[in-house]
Amino acid sequence: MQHFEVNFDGLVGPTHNYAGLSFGNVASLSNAKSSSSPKSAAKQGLAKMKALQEMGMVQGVLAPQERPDIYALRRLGFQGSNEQVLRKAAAEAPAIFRACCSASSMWTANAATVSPSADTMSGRVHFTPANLTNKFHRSLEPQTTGRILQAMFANSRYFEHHQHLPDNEHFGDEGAANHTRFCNDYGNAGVELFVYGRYAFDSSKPAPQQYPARQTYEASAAIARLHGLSDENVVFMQQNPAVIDQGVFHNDVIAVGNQNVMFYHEQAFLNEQQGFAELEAKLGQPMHFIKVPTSAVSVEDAVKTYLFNTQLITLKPGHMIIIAPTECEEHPGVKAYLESLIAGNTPIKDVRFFDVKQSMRNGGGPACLRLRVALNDQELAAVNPHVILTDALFSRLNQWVDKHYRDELSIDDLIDPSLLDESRTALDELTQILHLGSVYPFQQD
Ligand code: SUG
Repeated sequence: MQHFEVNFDGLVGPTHNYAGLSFGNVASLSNAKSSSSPKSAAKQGLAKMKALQEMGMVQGVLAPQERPDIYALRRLGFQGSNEQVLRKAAAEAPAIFRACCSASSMWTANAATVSPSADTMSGRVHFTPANLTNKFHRSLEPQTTGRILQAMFANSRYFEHHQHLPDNEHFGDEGAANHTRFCNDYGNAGVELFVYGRYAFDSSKPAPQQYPARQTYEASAAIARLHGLSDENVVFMQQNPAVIDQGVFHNDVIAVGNQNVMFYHEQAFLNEQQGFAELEAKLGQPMHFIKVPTSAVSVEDAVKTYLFNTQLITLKPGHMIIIAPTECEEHPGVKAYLESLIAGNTPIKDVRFFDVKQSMRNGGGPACLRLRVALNDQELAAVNPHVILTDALFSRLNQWVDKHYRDELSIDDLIDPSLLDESRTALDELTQILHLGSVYPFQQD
């Protein structure tokens, strides 16, 4: 049997914009209200997907969501025709309106937590969409995310789907961004590391003071239970509250792991030694803990360049490469660090830089754009084949973007009611391209 790590990248949606919606995410706040390019954002994402496919990885596509979210606006009391709802919301509650326009579902590392079949009691792959309760604009995602995942992984013999956790900050869950699976080989039982920012039911424990901790211990523990993981293959670690207060709003902004490698910043975790010892003991083999000291890269530079929001992928046994944003290449200190890393004696042998600046300006690097799903060949054969990237799908999606996406979108353009129709027309066609069925609310009216 063969095993793969498949990366499902989020397609950027037609309303991609910079609304400054994410308190605690430095890039989102500092680029608020700049104009965006949905077309180049989508194409940058597609180019990264294609490059990974050409490297021999199995690459998948995850569809974006319908925005503006007219249903959320109606639920909040805006009434009338669609056009009236949009106009009233934009005039009376512009901040809420902008939140309902966000294309944030593109960051699919926050779409769900996924446990591969080798780790779970049922022997199936488990999916739980993240509830994303900490940010209103993101809390609009989980239901549609669940429908899209069910349309992609539609075989109940291999795949088990759970409802997202209760929509409450006590169970704030940000999905795979705070979850890393370590293993010898993708097909072997692994150890799943859940990183949380605070305890919801015990305020005496350490927590950040300035910015929110989006993931709670209680949410992480609930996901481990739902997925049928055993104590022997789960480790919980707390993020260092001090780095959350410096803009590390998800653990994947300060650490990335793959197989037996943990690449991380020295300030990333609380109780690092204890957590890593448990991880290594449960994995049952030595790990490579590649620690980046503050003296080499400060937390501020890590947040600025997204050195850790990189993809660490295995191209062949023992040969891993880093997929980094061009911001890392443009920063002399980080670039020098990466050069020394790949020259050293670790499984990380190379680095490739990708321009995903449209996403980076909202705090989304290469790792935010993808959801990792480890699958064996039978499971892969059971995935909806139309969401797996091929040369033909790549050109079809580029044509689709060219046809439907705007070159430029200013924050004021969001009030144009035709954006809703454009987005719906595009998404309706996309569900046909990807054979998803009627996953969007507007298709079910
Ligand atoms: O949730 N930005 C996203 C970025 C998510 C990055 N994901 C990971 N690290 N895995 C967020 O903060 C900004 C939207 C705006 O401001 O317009 C935003 O939602």
